[in-house]
Amino acid sequence: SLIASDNRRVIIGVGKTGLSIARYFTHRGLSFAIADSRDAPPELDLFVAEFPTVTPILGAFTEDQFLSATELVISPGISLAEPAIAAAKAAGVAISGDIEWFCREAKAPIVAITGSNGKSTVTTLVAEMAVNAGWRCAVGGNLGTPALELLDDRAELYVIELSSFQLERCAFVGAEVATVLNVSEDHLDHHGNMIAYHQAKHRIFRDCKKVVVNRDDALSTPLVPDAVEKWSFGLGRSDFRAFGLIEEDGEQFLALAREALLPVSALKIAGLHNISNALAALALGAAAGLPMSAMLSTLTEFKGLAHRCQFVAEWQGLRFYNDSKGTNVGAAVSALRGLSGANKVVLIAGGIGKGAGFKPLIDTLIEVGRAVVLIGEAGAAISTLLNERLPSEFCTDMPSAVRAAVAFAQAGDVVLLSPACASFDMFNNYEHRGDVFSESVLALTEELR
Ligand code: UMA
Ligand code: ADP
Repeated sequence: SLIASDNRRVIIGVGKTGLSIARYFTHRGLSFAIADSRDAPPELDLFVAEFPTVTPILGAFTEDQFLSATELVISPGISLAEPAIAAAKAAGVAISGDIEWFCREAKAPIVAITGSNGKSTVTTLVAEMAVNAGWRCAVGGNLGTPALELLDDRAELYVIELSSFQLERCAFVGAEVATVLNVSEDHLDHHGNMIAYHQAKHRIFRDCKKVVVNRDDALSTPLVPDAVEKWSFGLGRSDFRAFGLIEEDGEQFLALAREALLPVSALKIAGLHNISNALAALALGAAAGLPMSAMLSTLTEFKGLAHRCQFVAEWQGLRFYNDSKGTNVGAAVSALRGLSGANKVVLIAGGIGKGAGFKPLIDTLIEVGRAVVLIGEAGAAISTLLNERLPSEFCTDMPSAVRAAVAFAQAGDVVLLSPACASFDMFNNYEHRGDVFSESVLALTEELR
């Protein structure tokens, strides 16, 4: 075995997360070994510079490699089904991840947020609400800064976005408020089936004090004792501890119980899914004890995050939107519905399908789509399922996809990149894909001017 006797706690992964765990263990005076299945993991240089006495174990894992370890602290990008890890687990080696260590260490209350879609938007909203209320708030997790790097004795609130990968290897959370915003198909290539994915997400409720439930999605409802305080959100009527919508004088309002709080028209983020996100943020903030005035003013200021239904340009009656973060079918469907309104949409979609079923996307496209331009690995599968019920074209790069989309579009249409897929077959990440889309739009409209 490669594990020395005094180094039986092994960090797996030399990425952002692995580095944050190594720093935390060092700070706590805990020894560790570190391994990565790649020969040249992304943070290797940084790691070697910071930890010159620890030699990372690099290259493909072997089946018996971790059997003599006492604990594996595993980065989210590594599957627990990896044979070397499954073998260690079966032999009784403890499994954890950065989130469990973070949750055990954090002194301030944690707002923990997961779900298939809307996580980053809601996480950012709750954190901005806290900041506007004057709280010292740390925000991160799957969104940006690894959780362990947020630890700060002066923090008054942690707002943490969690992925199903992070939760799957986390036995304790202990959040002040926890939510599963919604559950639709994603990451099935990793989790194998919807039940495993759902179970991973619902680990977020372990040992929590309060929960926030989405009344419009039964899969968000946790199995927790009656004593756990329950708040909710949904697009129906509001009630006690239940944020919703009410109509007054012909205008729709975000509401709590019988009180109209804010007209929907005051939100700067568009689409029904974003009304739902705003209500979710209110429910999480209220459960955490944030003052209503700060929460409402945040909602009137928030312009949305880049790559999420982001407006790019208007040209000859066409409006272009970058929704590159629409990386699963549920996200692309809500973007299509949210942006179509009275208009038709030319959609650019495709990439790595992650084992998803594309039928809901096709059904929505047939309702609101003008045409679809397909890219990447999943392009052919989507095209087969579409079966010529809508005009479509396959393109091998983004500039030609944008060109094809413009050729399909008619005045008043929306041209939308919401790929319903991961980006790694053609791009470095979703940000890169979104940037190339926006650049292609601006270049083409410039050229045709
Ligand atoms: N990898 C190996 N061998 C190893 C370790 C990793 O091949 O031994 C590969 C994995 O296949 C993976 C990549 O390296 O594709 C990155 O894995 P990692 O666990 O080292 O990733 P980090 O750099 O630590 O980033 C992770 C999250 N990444 C993943 O879950 C894949 C980041 O979420 C997160 O921001 C970061 O921790 C800080 O918490 C990114 C993400 O795409 C944004 N998340 C998915 C999503 O949002 O859909 C879940
Ligand atoms: P996540 O962090 O879960 O990926 P984001 O807030 O980054 O979520 O949004 C990603 C995409 O998911 C958006 O661009 C939009 O297409 C879609 N989306 C956002 N909120 C919702 C929601 N509440 N329900 C369904 N889809 C959503």
